[in-house]
Amino acid sequence: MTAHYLALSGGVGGAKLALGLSKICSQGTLSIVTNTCDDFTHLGLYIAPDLDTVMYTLADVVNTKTGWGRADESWNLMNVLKTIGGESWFLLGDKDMAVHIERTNRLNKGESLSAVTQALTQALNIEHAIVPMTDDRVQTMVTTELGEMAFQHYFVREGCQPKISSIRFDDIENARPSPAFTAAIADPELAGVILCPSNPFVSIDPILHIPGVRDMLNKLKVPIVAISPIVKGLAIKGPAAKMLQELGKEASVYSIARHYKGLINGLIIDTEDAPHGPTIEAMGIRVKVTNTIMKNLDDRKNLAATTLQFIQDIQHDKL
Ligand code: FO1
Repeated sequence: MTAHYLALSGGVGGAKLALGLSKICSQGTLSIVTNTCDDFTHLGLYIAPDLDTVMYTLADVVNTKTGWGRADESWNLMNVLKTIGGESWFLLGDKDMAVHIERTNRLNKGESLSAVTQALTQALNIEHAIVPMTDDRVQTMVTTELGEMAFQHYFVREGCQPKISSIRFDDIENARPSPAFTAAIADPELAGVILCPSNPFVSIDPILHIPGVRDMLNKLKVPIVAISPIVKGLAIKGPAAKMLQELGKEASVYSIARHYKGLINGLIIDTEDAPHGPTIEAMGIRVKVTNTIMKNLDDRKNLAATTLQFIQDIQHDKL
């Protein structure tokens, strides 16, 4: 039996670990299920930022400065759109636009998001399965001091500035996990589940909130491990720390452990947070301390290897 792994990911932070995993897992042994609650319709097009970030990262065409969008991008469309008074707060490069147009066109013809994603990843020669969490339309809505708004409006248009008081996932109660997601959980060769170092509230929670997903994960006999996206009270990327504070929680690895308690068997924390280890272990969660800041490909591969070893260690101790 070959060990298969299932990774749950959001955008930029998760994609870095997903890349590391993709480099050390052989073809066909890794499924990366990606959040689609950040998706939105913009300029009449269906935009799926987290799927595209993971896809571009694994295809090695991502803009490494931003972590999203494509490398060697041109901005002709955006520039012209601005001059004719179009909405230009969400930056869509010319190459990136081709993907949004093709995806929207296929969706409008009745293809599922799973089928479109499979076609796009195949065209980009990606060896591993990148899978949308659901084929149903769902959307993260953020309640802020300026009112409720869709995630990308909060994140990009408002630059995460307005104070938030709550988050909800619109229509999640009617969503079903995508067929490949269900199959990955039911895979008899599944050896472990990895919650990538993505924002727990807006990237991983939507995946866990799809009806039935948490129950299916809880029934698994294989380890579920998370990698903390918070190091020394700060988010490695994005607004996770600010969100934690505004939602009345402490920005620390301890909050991440509490958030995932009851689901995960292990939590990987950064060396800087080693002193929190015993408190987290006292909660019944195994802790692995290592470097979690992924600056280059070696860091990504090392963290991926440590994660898979941690899964094996937990499984071994369970037997
Ligand atoms: N993030 C920004 O901060 N500004 C942008 O203009 C922007 C455009 C964009 C276009 C396509 C895409 O796939 C991602 C894009 N992102 C942008 C990133 C995106 O908002 C975030 O990565 C995620 O939604 C958060 O996980």
